[in-house]
Amino acid sequence: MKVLALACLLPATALAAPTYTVEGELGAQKLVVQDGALAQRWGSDEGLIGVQQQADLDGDGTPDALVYTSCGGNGCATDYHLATVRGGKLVVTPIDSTEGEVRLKQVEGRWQLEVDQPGGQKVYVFADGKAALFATDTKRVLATIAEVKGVAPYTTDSPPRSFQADVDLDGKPETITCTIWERWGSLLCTLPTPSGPQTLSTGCDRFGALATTTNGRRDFVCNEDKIVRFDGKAYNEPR
Ligand SMILES: [Ca+2]
Ligand SMILES: [Ca+2]
Repeated sequence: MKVLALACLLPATALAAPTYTVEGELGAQKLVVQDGALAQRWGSDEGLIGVQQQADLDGDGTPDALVYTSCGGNGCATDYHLATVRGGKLVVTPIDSTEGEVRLKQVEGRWQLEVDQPGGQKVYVFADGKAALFATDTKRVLATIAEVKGVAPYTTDSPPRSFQADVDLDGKPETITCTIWERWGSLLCTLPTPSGPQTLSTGCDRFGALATTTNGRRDFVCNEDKIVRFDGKAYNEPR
């Protein structure tokens, strides 16, 4: 029992507890890590440096810090780094860069970092003084074989946009033409059907041909993942 009690006490007494602070003026700031009597500094060329959070992120018993650097102005991304002390030496490694939000949170006792990006969210976990990408949660975007995109600048003067795909699967491509419907800011696309051209008000700003087919005709996609299928007579609304 005595040995066990001693073993439990050891980490607290044997391991130093580095603290992470920032010193200096904007443009010349340094991260300062005070580890016992030893102070180590790390600086970037960027204008701003800060400690977002100090915690034992990798669970090895000593405090680490999530550090950010930024040019300090509007529209510049913030770079995130993991600062840790390994073998008495300060080690700072880059994690990710984003203009979006970044959150540290604990899940089942382990720290993870959520990074919001324009295309979705990334999740990092920490181990051995490093951050590792754990998951990406990006929006589902169906891949097309050909597509048209974009309704800006929302004018009827914009020329029609067209692309080619073999709609009836006879081995020869047909041309699908989309015009911009100014009132709704969406694409108005004309698809060939057995009974003649069908004009579909798509409500989309991306329209393209998929590799898949339904009832003997090509499938199409609207925006990221809404599918337009042929029901045997006509194409349905995007859904
Ligand atoms: Ca740690
Ligand atoms: Ca064809």
